Amino acid sequence: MAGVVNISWSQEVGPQVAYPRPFSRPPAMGKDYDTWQDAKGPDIGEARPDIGRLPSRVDNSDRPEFPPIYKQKGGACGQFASVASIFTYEMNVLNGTKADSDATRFPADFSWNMINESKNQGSEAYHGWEVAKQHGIPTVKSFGYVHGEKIGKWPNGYAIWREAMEYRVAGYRYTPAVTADQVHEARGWLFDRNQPEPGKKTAGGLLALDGRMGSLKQVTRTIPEGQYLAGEELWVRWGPDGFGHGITCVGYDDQVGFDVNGDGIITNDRDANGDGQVTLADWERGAYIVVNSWGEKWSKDGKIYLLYSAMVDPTWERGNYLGRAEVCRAIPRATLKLTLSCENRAALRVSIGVSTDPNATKPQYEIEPQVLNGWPLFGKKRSVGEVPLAGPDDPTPLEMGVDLTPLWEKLGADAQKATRLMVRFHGTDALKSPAQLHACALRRYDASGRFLHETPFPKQQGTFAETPLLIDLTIPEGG
Ligand SMILES: [Ca+2]
Ligand SMILES: [Ca+2]
Repeated sequence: MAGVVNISWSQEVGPQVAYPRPFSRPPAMGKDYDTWQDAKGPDIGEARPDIGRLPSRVDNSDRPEFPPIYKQKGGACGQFASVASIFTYEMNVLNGTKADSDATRFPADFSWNMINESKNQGSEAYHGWEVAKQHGIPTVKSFGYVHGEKIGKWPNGYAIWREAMEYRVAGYRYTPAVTADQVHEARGWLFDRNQPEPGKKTAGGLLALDGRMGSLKQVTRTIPEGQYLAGEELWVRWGPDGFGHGITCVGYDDQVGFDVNGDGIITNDRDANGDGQVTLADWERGAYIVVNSWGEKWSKDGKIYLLYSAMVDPTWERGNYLGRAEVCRAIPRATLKLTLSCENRAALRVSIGVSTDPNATKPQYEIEPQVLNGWPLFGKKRSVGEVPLAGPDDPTPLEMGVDLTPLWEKLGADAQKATRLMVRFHGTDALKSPAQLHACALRRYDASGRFLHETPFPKQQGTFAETPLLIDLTIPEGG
């Protein structure tokens, strides 16, 4: 089995970042948006550690940080891969915990219901990672479930929204995996994140895949008797047709293979596809290990092998790329706790500002939280849905929270001065009946996240539509 994969970096196109449209980052952020800018880990291609260190097999789904293999309904696959699986795993690795209870697992539906227009439709991995960057993700314990309640439902209760703010994504990356060097980089990420430390065992990372699932029978093979991993199933390429599907790459196996071209031997050094050159596309040995959110009984154990070469598919561009995320913890220092009812949450517009001038009519600094502005980040097609704030057919006032820490960071040293906090609520012309603010308060936390105090706004009730509702709160010096 020696020489199964090349064991040195070659001169071909190596590890690189890529932003193929439209599935790898929000267009609203512009072409200069670096999705990794707030991450701490080395960027793709910065390090090229010795490939010889890589074992022939890694399966991170065996690790205690990996959650159960889920069974999705409907179009939530993108969030099962990016949040319920990858975010959960990464957060447990970061925290040194196990994904063995609802307190250490994260749901598919919190992020899904931020961006699915309250419809049963698919989503991208980056949607979930951006929700985690912008707001955060609550645990299953506080959210209440992984998946499956009413589509478009938002959680009611400040504590859920507040908890979410602690669990964030720092950055995410998409990379192609269509050359041997790119496969090596991906293997390194799966093994030790390409950050080997002498004498230390670093947990590997996971990768998001976007497969095509039509006519799967045509591309699924069972490894014959007498061969390595006989009886296991393997995809030799993406489905020739059909829809995209978010799945999770949990590891790799360099030994597993299949005689794709039927010449009687399994090779990586012959022109197996007959295009006149030997490239990654010809490899018949070496595969990713993929977890599919179609239940733990699908393909025997919920997992399948995917040949490295399967991802070199000019007919399915999405299938050429791998996504990864770096997670982080955050301690909110200031939040807005509010209870609102609104018949069309897509029409809601809320801006929150601060000024150290007690007589100011305009804020010095202002934020417009995505969640209270219809998630403009994702554009019109990826909205929160033209439904009541709490969810479809649910006019109940929703108690929620938004993180004001970015505002306090903008104030910097001025945060110790007396400050006016100004909130402006209004609706676009799509709001057909006035929305109502029922309660609004500022909550403060110390640097360790301990709750300090809650200060209600003097005026915390009112209605608004196209005519805005303005409320403000004076925070005394040192407050
Ligand atoms: Ca062959
Ligand atoms: Ca070839």
